[in-house]
Amino acid sequence: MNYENVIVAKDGAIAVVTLNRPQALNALSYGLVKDLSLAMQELDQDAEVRVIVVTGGDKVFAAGADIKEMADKGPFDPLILERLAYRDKINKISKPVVAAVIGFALGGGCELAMSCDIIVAAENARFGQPEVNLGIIPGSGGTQRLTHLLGKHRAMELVLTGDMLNANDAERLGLVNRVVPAELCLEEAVNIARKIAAKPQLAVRAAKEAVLKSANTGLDEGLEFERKAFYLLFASEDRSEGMQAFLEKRKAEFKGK
Ligand code: DAK
Repeated sequence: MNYENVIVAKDGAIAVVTLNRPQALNALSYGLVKDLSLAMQELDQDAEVRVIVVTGGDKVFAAGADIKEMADKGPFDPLILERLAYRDKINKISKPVVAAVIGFALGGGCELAMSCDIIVAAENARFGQPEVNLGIIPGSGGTQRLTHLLGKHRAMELVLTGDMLNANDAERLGLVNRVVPAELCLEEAVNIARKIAAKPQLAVRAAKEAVLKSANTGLDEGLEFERKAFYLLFASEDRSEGMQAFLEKRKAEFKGK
């Protein structure tokens, strides 16, 4: 797995993808979005990998789309349209994705973190949607995801002022799962990933899908989806093994079947 703009490191069931344009604060150029998308799609298909961790390294998560690259583009420039297609694929990754956010997560960077399933933030993390300062608005889900996560008024303030949230406020408002010292951020994300990787994977996949469903459907439809997924899992070998192991007071051995 060789990509110019991301580094992929696999360790058993965990893959860590590191954005790698530190000189531009990991600004999300077309090339970076494309590499990230292709790497994550490849990992999603990799039977060995169960959980993906996304990080920007030890200084910055991502300072948003690459403004230098975007400045002279029109709305129908292939670079903008193709970027959108690659970006959409990141939202469709079926395996759990944990973000380890150190430093700035702004604009597209904040949106990338929000499209992950769990966010571990370093004490120095800063989240924001400063697009309004450039005469645009968030374009990869920021107005929608922030509103779902924080409620209308808080989302509105962030999107209209472009102000940043610090890590503690982000945790208090429910934007991130937890805040840890920067030097422990990736380790904590990997620990969470390992915990998930040890669970029966059919249940993990169904659980992710069901939780995501809640953002896109009404309650009745969401409950129906949950019920069907629940029944389906009753037919799995891992379900029998999980329950039998509990009854026999032993550790379950899951096979992903
Ligand atoms: N793009 C390009 N270069 C960037 C950059 C960015 N977003 N952010 C930083 N850099 C570059 C700087 O230009 C500088 O490069 P040199 O001048 O040294 O060559 C280098 O990174 C270091 O940055 P600073 O010198 O500015 O560092 P500071 O620590 O002083 O400030 C900062 C850090 C993060 C506060 C500041 O750099 C900053 O405000 N950056 C811009 C943040 C921003 O506005 N982000 C939102 C971008 S708009 C789309 C969907 C969504 C989007 C696009 C398309 N489609 C549907 C197609 C998303 C849009 C956005 O994210």
